[in-house]
Amino acid sequence: MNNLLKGFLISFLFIQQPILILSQDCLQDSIPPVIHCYTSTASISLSAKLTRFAISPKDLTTRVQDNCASSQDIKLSFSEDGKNPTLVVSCDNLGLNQVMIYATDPAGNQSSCLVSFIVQDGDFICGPEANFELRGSFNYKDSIYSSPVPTFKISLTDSTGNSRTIDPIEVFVGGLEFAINLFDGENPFPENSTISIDLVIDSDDDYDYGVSTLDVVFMIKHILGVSPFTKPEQLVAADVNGDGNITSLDVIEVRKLIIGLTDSFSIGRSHVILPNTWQIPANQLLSAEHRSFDVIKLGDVNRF
Ligand SMILES: [Ca+2]
Ligand SMILES: [Ca+2]
Ligand SMILES: [Ca+2]
Repeated sequence: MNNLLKGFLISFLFIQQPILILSQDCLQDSIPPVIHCYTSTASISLSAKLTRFAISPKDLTTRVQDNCASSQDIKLSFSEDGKNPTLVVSCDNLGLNQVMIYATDPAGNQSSCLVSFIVQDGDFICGPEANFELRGSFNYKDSIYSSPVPTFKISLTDSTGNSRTIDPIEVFVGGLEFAINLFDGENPFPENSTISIDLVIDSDDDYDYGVSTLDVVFMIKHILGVSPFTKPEQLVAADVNGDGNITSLDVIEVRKLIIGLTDSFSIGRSHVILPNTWQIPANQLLSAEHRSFDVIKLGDVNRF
């Protein structure tokens, strides 16, 4: 055998050997495919032009591979039996969806992954029954109230001027839960507008709740720099006229309230809600969206 032929045979064996081993494994393949679903939550927006459409598992997976089969030969399905290669998305699927995606190789080995996606009603095509509801909760900072909690109304105004007042759905000592159906049977908001909602607790009766001479002392010490406030809640609670600063004007208002010369603060509310706006692009409204807000009682600075 000449050297050229030897070299050819050696390189032939080197190249062929791994393939031979691989194909022997694949005669009795027992290893399932590897499937990776998207880990982030994808958004799918329905529109007037696309009221329903089919998504495939490929739309929701990043990678599928197998030890033997090429990716085209791996069967992807939304069901274990492989019979649902597509999923039709429509108004019935609004909100958060979670589905399993199954990958099956030609030998029948199977693996799966769970994927989440959100279906949105981009053009408000789903009608009144879409029932877009905002849910939120107010948490009283540092338990302002002991039971029973005063009655609150919550007023929400959007940027188009629509305003409504709602009752909380559940009141508890630490806060209250509320829910509002924004659409109320018909979508009042212009397409793709940004809705800005102000939340105001309307409770006239309890301006003086938790307010005493001790709070005045705390405020004066802060203003003089003797003992400045250390907590952001104190800075909010002390600004009873709502001008963004804590000055002698705030002290005067609290004093007047304590001795009964006035029964309210000039800011016009007894509480501050943080954050006090809720920016919601109309095309991203989700059913049962939940936000949490902090309620700070004005004038009660020594609580914190
Ligand atoms: Ca396999
Ligand atoms: Ca002020
Ligand atoms: Ca107090």
